[in-house]
Amino acid sequence: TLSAVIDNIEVQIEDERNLLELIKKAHIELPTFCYHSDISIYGACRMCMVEVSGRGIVPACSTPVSDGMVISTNTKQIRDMRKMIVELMLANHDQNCTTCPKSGDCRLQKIAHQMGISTVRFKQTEAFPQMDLSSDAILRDPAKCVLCGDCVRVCREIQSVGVLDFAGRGANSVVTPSFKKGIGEVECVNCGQCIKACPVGALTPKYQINDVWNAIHDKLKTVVVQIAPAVRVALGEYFGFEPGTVTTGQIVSALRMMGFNKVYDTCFAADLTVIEEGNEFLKRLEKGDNLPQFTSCCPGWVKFAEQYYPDMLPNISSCRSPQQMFGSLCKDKLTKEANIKREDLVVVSIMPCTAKKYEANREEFRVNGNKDVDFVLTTQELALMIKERGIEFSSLEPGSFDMPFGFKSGASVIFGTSGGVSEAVLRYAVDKVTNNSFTDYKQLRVDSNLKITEVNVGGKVLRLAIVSGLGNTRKLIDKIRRGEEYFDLVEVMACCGGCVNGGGQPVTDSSNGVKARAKGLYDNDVMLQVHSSQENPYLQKVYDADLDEHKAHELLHTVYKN
Ligand code: HC0
Ligand code: SF4
Ligand code: SF4
Repeated sequence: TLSAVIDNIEVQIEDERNLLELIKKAHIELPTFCYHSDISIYGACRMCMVEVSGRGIVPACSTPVSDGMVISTNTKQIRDMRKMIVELMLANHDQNCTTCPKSGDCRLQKIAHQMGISTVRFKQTEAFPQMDLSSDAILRDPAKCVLCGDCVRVCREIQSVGVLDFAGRGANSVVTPSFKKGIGEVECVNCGQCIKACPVGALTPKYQINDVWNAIHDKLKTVVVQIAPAVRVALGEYFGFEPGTVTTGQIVSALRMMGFNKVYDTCFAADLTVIEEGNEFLKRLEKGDNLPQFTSCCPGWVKFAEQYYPDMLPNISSCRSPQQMFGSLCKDKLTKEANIKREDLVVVSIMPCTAKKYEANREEFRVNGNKDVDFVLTTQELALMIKERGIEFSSLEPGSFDMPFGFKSGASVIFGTSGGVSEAVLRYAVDKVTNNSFTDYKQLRVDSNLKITEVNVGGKVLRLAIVSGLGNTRKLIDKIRRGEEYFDLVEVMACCGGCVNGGGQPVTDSSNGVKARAKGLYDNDVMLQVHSSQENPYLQKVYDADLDEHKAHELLHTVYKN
């Protein structure tokens, strides 16, 4: 067997890709800024330097493992170097830590603290660059950037969007969108995957916390809130729960204590989406038109398609996303019922997603300039608001949603994970065609960013693809375009794994956290009273009372104009 000696301890070599992974096996976590196991190795931050006998000092992340290596991870020389690197980073950093959204969750803060750095010896003389406020979804603060390039590589390699890059040299290096434009002025699709990679506060969701408090405190406004599927299995992570713990009831109670007038569930609208999108799919199958049908609920994907695959737009479902269906339905129904003006009803959503902020701002989703969804808070922002309000989240008694928009089927809950939308639509469509009793489609639950499967629907074999991550999506669509692949239905989520891994979720270093969130949603489905959208009794009531075909079309569908 092959082995190496790390700080005098012998460690077996298996399939470690680099020294950093081997060192981890010796129970030593080296500090890094630029290493992520799922993107390419950049080796820029130099924090993971170690000494290898006979070779000198090397970066562990980009050094392959070989038999017989003798490695020291903490000599005086290495420690001094590391400390110097952090001090130089701090000198180039605006150090407004108290007001930084990332405070408490920042790797620079943590490493500086761990290394006992209590003063910063160097001072930057030039003015720090300004914040980039150009995007609806993402706040870019280049004064906090440590030039690790993680966001550059995620955007390019995982999402194949590539709007961020290095510019300038040496001390003038910056990470910036092309031509030094604002991030809201380039082809960024707002997925927020760069936010999750950023170790510091240089990229964060654009917070709307103050707008929401102001609406709540405004006595003239009725403020209602919806929560997305993926939020309920992640928010708890901020309050000591394991990833995947379902805290729906506590979230409802917290939102009531914060002062929202009604607390509703985006899942109700996801059930609506299943019916609308399912019917649309069955119609297209019958006519053979615009197949494959692509799902439309991910605004990161929709913008990606508008930019790079405009020829595919007719294939995207005309259904609005659940967030937007919810908004338009609320503004229509609740204003009539309470006899209030549209402007006085404020709809807030809690989403795992930064792109939902952008979606809510789109022109398509306004009536006379008034938005269907007024404010979108990410899971991160909700956690901060709960903390600000002093609510002891972990000991809250679970509350229940307001009706009718608080009732949901299990099919709608699994929307939050890649494969969930397809499974939910199949539970409806197959039942409609064949009068089959409920089936779950476990083959759609495999842990993979591309799942291809065939399902027999009333004697007809349908081919489905479920893809997540925009780089994977690009590869798949290119194959469809070249005629190498044929599908009837394609589900696309911009974030790998789906919304459970959205750009507004708690940052977790391990992919196990994301898997646990997905499992939490599937387990939640089992716990609920009904499992197919067509069995949601409130849904039928809303259709009967408020949605004839014309109204359903007006409120629940759209055409993307780009
Ligand atoms: Fe999702 Fe959704 S499932 S996009 O991933 O479809 O954000 O959670 O809310 O709208 O329901 C996000 C999550 C949603 C929407 C739903 C869909
Ligand atoms: Fe790239 Fe997504 Fe970040 Fe925009 S939000 S810069 S598309 S990773
Ligand atoms: Fe948002 Fe979900 Fe799309 Fe990610 S996959 S951009 S979280 S809607």
